[in-house]
Amino acid sequence: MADLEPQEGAASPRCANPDCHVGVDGRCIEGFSDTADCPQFGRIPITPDASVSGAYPEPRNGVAMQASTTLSVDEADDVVKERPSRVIAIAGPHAAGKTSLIAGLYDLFQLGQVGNVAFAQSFSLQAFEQAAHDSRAASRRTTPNTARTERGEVRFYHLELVDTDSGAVPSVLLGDRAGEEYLETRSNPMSAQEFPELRRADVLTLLVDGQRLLDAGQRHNLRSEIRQTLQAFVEAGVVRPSQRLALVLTKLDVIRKAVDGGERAFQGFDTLVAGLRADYGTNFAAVESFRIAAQPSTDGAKRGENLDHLLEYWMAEPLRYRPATMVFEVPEAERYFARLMPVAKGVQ
Ligand SMILES: Nc1nc2c(ncn2[C@@H]2O[C@H](COP(=O)(O)OP(=O)(O)OP(=O)(O)O)[C@@H](O)[C@H]2O)c(=O)[nH]1
Ligand SMILES: [Mg+2]
Repeated sequence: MADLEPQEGAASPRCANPDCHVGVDGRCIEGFSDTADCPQFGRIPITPDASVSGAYPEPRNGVAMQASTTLSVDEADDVVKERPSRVIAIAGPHAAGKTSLIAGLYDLFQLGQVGNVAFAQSFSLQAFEQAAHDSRAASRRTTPNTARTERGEVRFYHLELVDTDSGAVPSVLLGDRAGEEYLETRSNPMSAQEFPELRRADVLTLLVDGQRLLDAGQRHNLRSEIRQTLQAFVEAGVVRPSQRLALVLTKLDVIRKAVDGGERAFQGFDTLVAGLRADYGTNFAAVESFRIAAQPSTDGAKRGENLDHLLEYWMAEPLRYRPATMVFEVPEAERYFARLMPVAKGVQ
């Protein structure tokens, strides 16, 4: 790490990110342990000029740029109709790390390709920036303090991504909503029918808060919350056999710091996954588990750990459009009419 002690007479080290105070507290908001690796460090901060009236010049000729924000359900549906897409529902209790996962993925794309996936474009850049800003700021604090996602309609973050192996360029729509709304389905399963992202999802991604799994007192409650939430989704009929299920353990960095190296938390997660696979596996086309650290707050932890594996799972070809294949055995016969078969019931 470069010498970060502010020195008398010398300008303190500075960062292009105005929210980063690395010169004061020695902590890089971008999460780099060595500031030499940080693309922002040492560059001139970009701050609005207060002497100019208004922070930025007024738009000329009334031309305004289109907001690059999250998409409503209707807007997301338009994307799905117009281009190849993957709809990802990210569900889980409050503070499980749903918004941080979205922000963490966006942050990884700032550094380059994620696994075999490259960034092409996004309709939600401002929204991603906002989410990433909030979670970067939270990850600098010792106690988590990310802005909670407000209750209300689901919002979709849009990414257009390139699978560099297959050449596919799908739109990926990441659905985010407040965790307590998902939890409420436990007492009222039918309320899950009001969550359009669940029915539309190609991958239902259910997050398990690693920090809570560390706590012996909370471990049991958390496992029942996850199980009951999934049960509610199944009862409400919002999952379908062509969907894939991802069970994701979050905050891997915190788990690893536990006195037992996280052994009990990992065991608790594996037991949960095995139970859910046994009870709900037939409701999905596939069930996979992942362990991630989307926005680690502990020193030296790898940012976005294992998000490449989760992204690869999200990017898989969705099963929803796959036509049913029917194999007809054509009888061998010399006369053409003898080859005709009765039409199978239900076949148009
Ligand atoms: N240590 C650590 N903290 C994390 C990680 N991911 C998220 N967090 C923290 O966990 C807290 C909750 O994260 P959020 O992303 O806001 O959780 P959420 O599921 O979106 O919560 P709601 O919007 O309330 O439903 C925040 O303070 C994050 O900084 C991680 O990988 N490691
Ligand atoms: Mg959130």
